[in-house]
Amino acid sequence: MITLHHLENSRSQRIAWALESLGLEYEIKRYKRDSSSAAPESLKKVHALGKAPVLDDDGIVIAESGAILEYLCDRYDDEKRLRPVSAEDMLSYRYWMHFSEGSLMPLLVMTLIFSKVPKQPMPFFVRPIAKGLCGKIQENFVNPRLQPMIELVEDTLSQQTWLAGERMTTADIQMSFPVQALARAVEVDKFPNIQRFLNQVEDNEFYIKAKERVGAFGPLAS
Ligand SMILES: N[C@@H](CCC(=O)N[C@@H](CS)C(=O)NCC(=O)O)C(=O)O
Repeated sequence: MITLHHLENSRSQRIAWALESLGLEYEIKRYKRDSSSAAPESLKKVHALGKAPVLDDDGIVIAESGAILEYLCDRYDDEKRLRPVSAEDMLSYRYWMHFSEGSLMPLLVMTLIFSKVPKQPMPFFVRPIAKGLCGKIQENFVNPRLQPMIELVEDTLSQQTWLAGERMTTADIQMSFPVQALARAVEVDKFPNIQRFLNQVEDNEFYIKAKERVGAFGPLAS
C-alpha cells in the first residue's frame, strides 16, 4: 500500500498529482501545521527531518519530493507517461527537476520569510527597523537573483509547451509548486508563458483529481 504523508498547503501536493497521473492507489495521512507554520512533531516519526512530503510504499520510506518523483517513475512508469522520451528532453528534464528545489525554492522561501518577519510580534520601535532590513535584503540580495530565474522559466516556456519539451513530465510537476509560489510573490501577468504554464497545470485532469482528493492546495500564503 502506498501512503502519502501530506502536510496541508505544502509541496506534498505534487506527489498526489504524480500518483493520480500514474493511476496508482494510495492513502493520504494528513498533518496540520502549527501556529508557526511548522510541521507537527508526529511527522518526525515517519522521517527524521519531519518535513513533507514523505512517501511510504509498502515499508519503503522516501523523503524529498524530487527523490519521490524519481522513485515513482522508476518503479511505476515503464510506459514513460511522465518522463521524456528523447535524450535532449531528458537533459532539460533533469535540469528542471533539480532547479526547482535547488535554485528557485530557496529564494522563494527567503521571500516568504522576509515578508513575514516584520509582521511578527515585536516592540513597536523595532518594527520599522525589521521592515527596512528585510526590505533591503529582499531588494539587494534576493530580487537580483530571482529575476534571472523568472526570465529563464519564461524564456524556456516561450519555446515549448512544457519545461522539458512538448509533453508534460514530472519536471513540470516538480516545478509547479515554486511557480505557483512565484505567482504570489510577483505579478506573473507580465510573464505570459509562465501564466500559460500555470493555467495548463490547473487544467490538468490529474492535478484536478489530486486537488479534489487532497483538499487545501497551493503554497502557504505570506
Ligand atoms: N526539499 C524538500 C523540502 C521539504 C519541506 O521543506 N517541506 C515543507 C512543506 S512545503 C515542510 O515540511 N515544512 C514544515 C517544516 O519545515 O516544519 C522537498 O522538496 O521535499
